[in-house]
Amino acid sequence: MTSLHPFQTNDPRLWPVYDKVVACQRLTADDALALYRSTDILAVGWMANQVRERMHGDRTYFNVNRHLNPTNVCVAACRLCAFGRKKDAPGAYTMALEEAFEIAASGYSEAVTEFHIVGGLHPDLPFQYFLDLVSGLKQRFPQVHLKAFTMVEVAYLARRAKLSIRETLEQLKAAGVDSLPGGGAEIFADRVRHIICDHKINGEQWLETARTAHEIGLKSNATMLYGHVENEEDRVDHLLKLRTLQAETGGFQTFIPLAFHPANTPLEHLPCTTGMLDIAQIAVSRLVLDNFPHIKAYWQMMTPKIAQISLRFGADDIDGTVVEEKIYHDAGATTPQGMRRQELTRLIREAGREPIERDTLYRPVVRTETSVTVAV
Ligand code: V47
Repeated sequence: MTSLHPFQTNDPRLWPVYDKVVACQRLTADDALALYRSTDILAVGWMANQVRERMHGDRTYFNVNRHLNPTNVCVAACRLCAFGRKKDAPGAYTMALEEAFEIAASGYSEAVTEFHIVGGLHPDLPFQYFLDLVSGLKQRFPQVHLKAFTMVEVAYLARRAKLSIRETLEQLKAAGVDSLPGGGAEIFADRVRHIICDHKINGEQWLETARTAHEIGLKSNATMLYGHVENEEDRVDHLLKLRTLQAETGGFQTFIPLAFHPANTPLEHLPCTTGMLDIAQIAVSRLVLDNFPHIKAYWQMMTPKIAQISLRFGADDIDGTVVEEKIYHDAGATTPQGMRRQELTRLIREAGREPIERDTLYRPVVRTETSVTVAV
């Protein structure tokens, strides 16, 4: 096809988007829809890669982390989830504090720099359990960053402890929480939330909790669960709400699009996402979320192969070694439950990128035979 536009794509809807991308202008909701609706994945990816390289060059971040899920007991019964259990259901577990500390120590051989701690909404565990968990981990592993509790857990703890969100976050911070993960955001649109996670806080409450965390100096991540019953407008709405809050607080570090895994959930009849959508979602996220420093291709969710390819389609982060991922594996993920540092760096190098080990706040980590330090 011949055209007068310099951007080599046979999808003319992308021309105005290209013009904005090269001029570093903000994309609109219509631009985002045009990106989602295009099948020219190479053109969409090319633009996302331009932005990614403008921001980070070849630098590609990973960290050495361990997941810790203190309980899978959850009152919420979300249709999206295969992890949560009712209190007396088979497979329900709640770790005693000592057990949680032992498990944390068992992943310590590679000198982890982060514990990623999330769990169910347990109806009986007191707020003090969570404060003791955090302060106990901090005492035992003072150099490890504690990225703990989604906005949904924070809001639930606040309700049970009869505290405001701010007081709850302040107490968690004082106990040792260093930042918050991005989970629980799902899709902000009420219509979708009613279907996939009816009992969770709504989108506005999620955003308000994130705002409060940022206001008291806690950074956080943000996620979006896609590939279930949402449509493209819902995804665009979600991204724009995050971009608006980020413009206000600057407290988000990274955005992680999460592909829905239907196995063992009440939505098991839905198909899995395809590679095209996974890659497009990374690229659209990079282009729309111009004020988010990082876009993470979470390899546990995407598979290491798709996550690696994403590094040339807008992603600059591949998450971490993880160790013992449970949420996706309960939902049928067949990826390994953890990956060694060397394997992660090989994936990054073979994508033509430069691996940078980071801590949770994206400061480079320097390792020698005997020590691990953060370059500030
Ligand atoms: O909020 C639950 C999702 C999230 C399923 O902040 C599911 O660095 C797919 O947020 N299929 C938790 N997804 C995981 C999460 C996360 C992961 C990695 C890094 C970070 C970070 C955060 O997992 C939940 C929900 O959106 N989830 N069940 C499922 N069946």
